[in-house]
Amino acid sequence: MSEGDVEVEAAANSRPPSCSESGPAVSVIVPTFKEAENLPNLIPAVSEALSRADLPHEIIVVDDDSADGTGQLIGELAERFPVRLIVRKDQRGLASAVVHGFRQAEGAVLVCMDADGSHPPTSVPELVRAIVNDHAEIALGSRFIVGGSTDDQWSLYRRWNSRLATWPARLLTGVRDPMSGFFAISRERFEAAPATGPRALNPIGYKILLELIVKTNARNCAEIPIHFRRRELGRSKLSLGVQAAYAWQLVKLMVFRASRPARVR
Ligand SMILES: Nc1nc2c(ncn2[C@@H]2O[C@H](COP(=O)(O)OP(=O)(O)OP(=O)(O)O)[C@@H](O)[C@H]2O)c(=O)[nH]1
Ligand SMILES: [Mg+2]
Repeated sequence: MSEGDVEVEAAANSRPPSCSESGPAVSVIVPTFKEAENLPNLIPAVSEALSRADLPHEIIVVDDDSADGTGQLIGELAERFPVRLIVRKDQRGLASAVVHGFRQAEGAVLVCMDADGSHPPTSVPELVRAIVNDHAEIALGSRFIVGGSTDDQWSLYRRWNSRLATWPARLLTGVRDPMSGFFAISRERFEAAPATGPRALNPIGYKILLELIVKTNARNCAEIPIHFRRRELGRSKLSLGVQAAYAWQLVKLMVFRASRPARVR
């Protein structure tokens, strides 16, 4: 953990309920900013889905110091579920929060998902199986393959905005839903990304999956169809600034790819 981080441990002296003797198999990272309304639904649903699939796990909430009672809530949830909270006091941003959580995780498979209920907790074991059993390099919850869908209530603006933003990223990655915020990667693969130099992750903005696919040169990505629900509680943080950061990230990744064409294995 870096200076300025505060960690709320699950159960101070005991191993959380879903960790085996050898530690969790799966670490689910949930980046949050002002999501206290959503966490009481999300944490039990994720933990129960993984327990049903017999997968020892931990859930790490990486919160950017939301003044909304997130800390107290996680303290309460930690009595029943293997969840811990990392509070970042001096940094903001979704992608960097996910990378921060991945670095603290103990599981062999790392999963990233939003807190707002958009991503189905029941699909988490499927993402994990795609990594462990099918040896996918990255597995992602996809709205845009057969069987995938989004809520019909999305406004026309939001739908076109998403389509236009997705198109160049598809060209870069070869996957149908490179903007997904719901994915799994092995810890080994994540840790193989160098800390410095052109292949290092640059977690600006929102789209850490896109960064991971391009920078780790992932070719074997499994897309699992999901239904993406519109958030019902709390507010979206998708601002114009975030969209500008995405445009900048795309330019940088295109330059990176042009200077280092994807290796053919
Ligand atoms: N730690 C951290 N988490 C963030 C930050 N911004 C967004 N998040 C979290 O990232 C997840 C996705 O953010 P959303 O605001 O739902 O973005 P979105 O899904 O693109 O937009 P909507 O569809 O409108 O909800 C949520 O769990 C947020 O709480 C941030 O700056 N720091
Ligand atoms: Mg959302």
